[in-house]
Amino acid sequence: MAAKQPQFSPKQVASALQASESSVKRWCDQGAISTIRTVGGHRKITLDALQHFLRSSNRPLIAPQALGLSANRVATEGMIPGGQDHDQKLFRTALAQGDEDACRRILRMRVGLGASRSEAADFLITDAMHGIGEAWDCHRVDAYQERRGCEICTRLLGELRNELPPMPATAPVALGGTLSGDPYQLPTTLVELSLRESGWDAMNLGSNLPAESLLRAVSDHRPRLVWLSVSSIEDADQFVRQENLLAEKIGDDVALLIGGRGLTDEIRPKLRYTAHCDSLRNLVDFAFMMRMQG
Ligand code: B12
Repeated sequence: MAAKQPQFSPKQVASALQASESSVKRWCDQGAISTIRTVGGHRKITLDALQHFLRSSNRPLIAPQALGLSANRVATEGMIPGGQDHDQKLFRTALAQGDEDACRRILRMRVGLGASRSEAADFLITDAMHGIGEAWDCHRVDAYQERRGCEICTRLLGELRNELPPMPATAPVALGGTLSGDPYQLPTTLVELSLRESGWDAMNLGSNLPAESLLRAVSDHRPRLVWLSVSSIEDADQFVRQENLLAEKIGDDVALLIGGRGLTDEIRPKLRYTAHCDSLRNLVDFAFMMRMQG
């Protein structure tokens, strides 16, 4: 049997939204908040109806305690925007609530049903982190939920990576990360997982790396492919200088692949690279072609 939904009076909802009770009653009567009536004729608002209203009106819930619920519960149940797939919804809610075991179960189930590890991770983690970012932007989740989500995803990606068989000594080497000023860790970790699953001995060097250090890694490990994940650019001129230096020094026989949401149409023409990939799928196809060419 389905659990009974919590129900609230217009007065409680008004306090939680910090709006007047008469406004809430008006929204109920206009149909903006779907309402049920008690036998005595009083308006009652379910948690589902309230969440639907918050999403459609883009209003924040300023005082969830007025509903007698934890901010966590109200903020996460159905409040993280994203893909319509059932697993995506479950995963992002669990992630926002910090339920690591549930996240692991959903991820494992998709892998068990035949998705590659990186596809399953991209499908669930990217969707969830984008949703948490949007919810954070609208004050529907707190910064700690975003940080905790990141930590959980990093651990899950580490587990997926560790399950892969060891790379044969003949596997081509790839390495990459993010340049100075870019703190984003998950995209570059996902790139590493995708490449390892595609038969590359891929090494994620992490985030915030000076170009000189990346170049030292190139000279130490002799990769055939270097990737740059670009989510955030602190200082555009400095970034372009660092990227150009990298492109110049890695050598003509090393492919430089770039990707990430920080690569705007304005910045891209100033960069030097072999290919710009707009998705992990795109990267895997390119990396496959490179391996085929020997
Ligand atoms: C986690 C997070 C952070 C964390 C990151 C922690 C960490 N250790 O990684 C921290 C706390 C550092 C942070 C800080 C900030 N953040 Co932030 N953050 C996020 C969040 C929620 C998730 C990022 C993430 O991991 N996404 C998951 C990855 C997997 O998705 P992805 O980046 O899209 O990557 C995919 C593709 O781009 C591609 N890809 C990426 N790289 C590459 C490389 C190659 C080679 C290829 C092929 C593909 C590829 O593949 C990936 C998988 O599909 C995003 C929301 C979002 N939309 O992503 C906000 C978000 C990016 N942050 C935002 C903001 C505003 C900030 C801050 C300014 C907040 C503040 N006031 O301090 C700072 C700025 C920091 C900085 N220097 O840039 C905004 C940016 C808005 C904008 N217009 O740019 C966002 C969009 C949230 C929002 N909706 O407002 N953030």
